[in-house]
Amino acid sequence: MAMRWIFFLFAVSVLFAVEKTEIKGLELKILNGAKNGAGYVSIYNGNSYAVSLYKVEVEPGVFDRVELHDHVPRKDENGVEYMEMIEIPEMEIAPGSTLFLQRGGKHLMLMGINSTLCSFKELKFEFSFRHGGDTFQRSVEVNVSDDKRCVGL
Ligand SMILES: [Cu+2]
Repeated sequence: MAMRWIFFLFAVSVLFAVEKTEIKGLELKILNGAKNGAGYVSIYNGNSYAVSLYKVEVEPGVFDRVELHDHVPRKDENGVEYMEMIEIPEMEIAPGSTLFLQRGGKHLMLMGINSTLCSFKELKFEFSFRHGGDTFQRSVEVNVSDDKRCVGL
């Protein structure tokens, strides 16, 4: 009986976090002939605690995997500054703030674009977040049939 009660509390807290985490304006940048693409989106954390995005999965599996990327400033041997793209394990979103994944900053990297991409009308992106020991998911759908790469196929 005690176990059941604990599970119930946990489930409520997870639902709460899902409702207060909003994913808006997911946009895919998939260039014709390119091996990898990028995903841009904004994620609002309306909770009173920080949450971290740690995984993104796509159904159907038209990408080998989705990585979380950031750009960091570097200097070459001549002292010239440039930006390097690196994979990061997670992206933290402070309470009440919005994380913007955008060109030149943090972004989703769509690794290994499969040629079956254009045979699907919609892709479902599932975002996995954690806060403390809890995890929760939030899904959004994106239409690919009118993507530039797919038009005319
Ligand atoms: Cu990247």
